[in-house]
Amino acid sequence: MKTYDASDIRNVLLVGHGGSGKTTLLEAMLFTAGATTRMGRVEDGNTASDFEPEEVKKGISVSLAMAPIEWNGAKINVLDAPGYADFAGDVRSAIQAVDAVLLVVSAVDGVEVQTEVAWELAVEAGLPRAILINKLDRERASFQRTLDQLVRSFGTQVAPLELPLGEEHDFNGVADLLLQKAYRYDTGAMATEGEWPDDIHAKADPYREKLVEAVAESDDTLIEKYLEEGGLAEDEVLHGVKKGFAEARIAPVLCAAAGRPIGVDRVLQFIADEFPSPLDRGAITVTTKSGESKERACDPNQPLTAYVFKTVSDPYVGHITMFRVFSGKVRPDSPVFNATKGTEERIGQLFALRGKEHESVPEIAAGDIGAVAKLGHTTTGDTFSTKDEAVTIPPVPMPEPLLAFAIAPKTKGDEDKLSTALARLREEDPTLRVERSDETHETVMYGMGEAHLDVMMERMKRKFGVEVTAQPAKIAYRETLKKPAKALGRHVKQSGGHGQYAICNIEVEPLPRGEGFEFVDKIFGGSIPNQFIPSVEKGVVKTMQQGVMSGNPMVDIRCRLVDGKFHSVDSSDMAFQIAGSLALKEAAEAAGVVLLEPIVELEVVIPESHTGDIMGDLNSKRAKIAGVEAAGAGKQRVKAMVPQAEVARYSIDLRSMTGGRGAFSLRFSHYEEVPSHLAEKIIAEAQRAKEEAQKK
Ligand SMILES: Nc1nc2c(ncn2[C@@H]2O[C@H](COP(=O)(O)OP(=O)(O)O)[C@@H](O)[C@H]2O)c(=O)[nH]1
Ligand SMILES: [Mg+2]
Repeated sequence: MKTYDASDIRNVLLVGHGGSGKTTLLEAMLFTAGATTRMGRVEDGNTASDFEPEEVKKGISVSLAMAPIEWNGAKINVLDAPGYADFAGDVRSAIQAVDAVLLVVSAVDGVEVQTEVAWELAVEAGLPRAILINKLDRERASFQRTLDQLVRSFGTQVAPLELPLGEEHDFNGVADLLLQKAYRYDTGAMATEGEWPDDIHAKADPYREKLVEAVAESDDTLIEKYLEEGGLAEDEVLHGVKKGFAEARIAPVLCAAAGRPIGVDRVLQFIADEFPSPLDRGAITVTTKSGESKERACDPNQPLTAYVFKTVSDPYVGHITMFRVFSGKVRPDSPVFNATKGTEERIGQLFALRGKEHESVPEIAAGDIGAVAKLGHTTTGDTFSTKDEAVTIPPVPMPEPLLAFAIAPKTKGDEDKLSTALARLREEDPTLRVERSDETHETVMYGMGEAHLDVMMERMKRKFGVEVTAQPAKIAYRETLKKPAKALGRHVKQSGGHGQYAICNIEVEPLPRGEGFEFVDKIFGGSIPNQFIPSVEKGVVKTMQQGVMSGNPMVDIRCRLVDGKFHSVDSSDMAFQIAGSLALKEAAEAAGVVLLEPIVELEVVIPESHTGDIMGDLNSKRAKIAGVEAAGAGKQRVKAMVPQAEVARYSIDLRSMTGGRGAFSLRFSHYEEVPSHLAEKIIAEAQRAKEEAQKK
């Protein structure tokens, strides 16, 4: 592949709900551009971008893929992002690597949850967005209905440039609303240009009106003229679309059936003609070592700035690192500085990626996207720069993984393999979180949903040879005291060898939620020597960490050390630790212990029609509803406080209640007392587990 100037490069991210046809579109683009001789099909597992065994098996994209497409003098780097919420991390990081997005919407299913999520991400990133209404050849496809939904969801900036000619089985081309020409696909992927059909004028008028309106509203001077004269001139519309799109104030809409392919050549041409080049994108803001902000322009002669938007680890090839160069260039056999990690990396062979295929390239310069293998330290989200002028691109905030599975290797002795596998998977996927819980003694893997965790476990097996078992992670309960109490801790052993002597009197009381632990030294007159006071505290803390009833730590208490006794020879640090530890156990016995559970703030966004079901379900989950409000586009947002134990599997519950049309987030809020009938069960369960463990 030849080297392209930045002005001839287009970096485009395909986004949209899962199943809208993004992977098929990329396949159709490759075919239309002559890069492949036949189109693969998602169903057959032979597309360029869904090549991972996990993708072929599930029939959906689970990982970002890319391919460069050469089209009429332009190099279009197309990134195909997975559309399922579980894999949204890839979308967020890929958005950083491109200069515009193409939102693919199915003409059968219309605007879906991830359509809106992707749109909002692009808006946040300030990127121009175009829309492709796809699958117009499908039964029950409707351009009109889909366009109406788009306007309702995203406003009047949605501007149709094309109309479908025929629909469903009869879909065979598009009518260009600006040029007033017809494009038909009777002979293959390339259109034959023809005259507008006579009957189209009446049909096209309302859409042209929408287009003109969108253009007028995108520009203050045009809106005045539009209101005064009731219309705009042809070239004003044409120019307005270009300008409005470039400034992200107009979202042009095209039509296609990627699976056929119909309309895909025009999509490529539109990208080549109208999508911003890296030069149009302008300078990006970076942060220097000392924390200052600085601009880096898209210029190959400036110092290097490149952003790593994806890494894939492969047990055979090693890491593959995909990056976008914003300034300067990357060349083989020259070092780059990973400014995020503060280490130098040696660059070997550079290549362009087409799905899983590698094509060697001599260099990757400002504006372009490329890949390199076998880097030692680089992970997703890192910045490459020069060592002398180290700068970083601010990292993208990643969605919080919320479904927790406790995992363990199936084969004893595979613990090391498991931790290596987890570390590698974490490096390539920032939405995977792994925690070793000191409280529950589990290795907990947090993912975006069941499918995500499923894919992770399959990858562990395929790439690293570790099979694991997974079960819901334990909830981090806490204990606290019911009421104030006094207690005595006595550890006295003076027969035989070295004696032990420590006595302490404590007073304990519960503190308000979240106050933690307070230790107050009230010793007067040296009844316990100063050096042993911290020992008592240590002992108390040790008992707190282990809990006294359910194996969960105790929190929110104040402990006053009020009196005690010591022996000039037999007292020791250890003796006072034991006394302190015993004292708290005594005190807990006297005061009574309550169990606390984590409460999370839950926000659910669902189509209105599901609100009743969601509320009913939340009520059965001990939730306190905090509010219900409109969330745009026929959606409602329900906010509630819910015990974490009730929503540990909410990713799964919500999906089954809404058919995947719901989205939610949760955030830890505070601890609350567990109702006593539930607490009894949890305690009994904990004690049973403890006895089991002791038997082993
Ligand atoms: N009839 C028809 N089917 C399509 C079209 N585009 C995609 N599909 C099918 O829709 C399904 C989902 O497509 P896919 O490309 O995997 O969607 P993605 O999840 O957005 O990548 C697959 O079965 C495709 O074969 C189209 O234009 N027409
Ligand atoms: Mg896909």
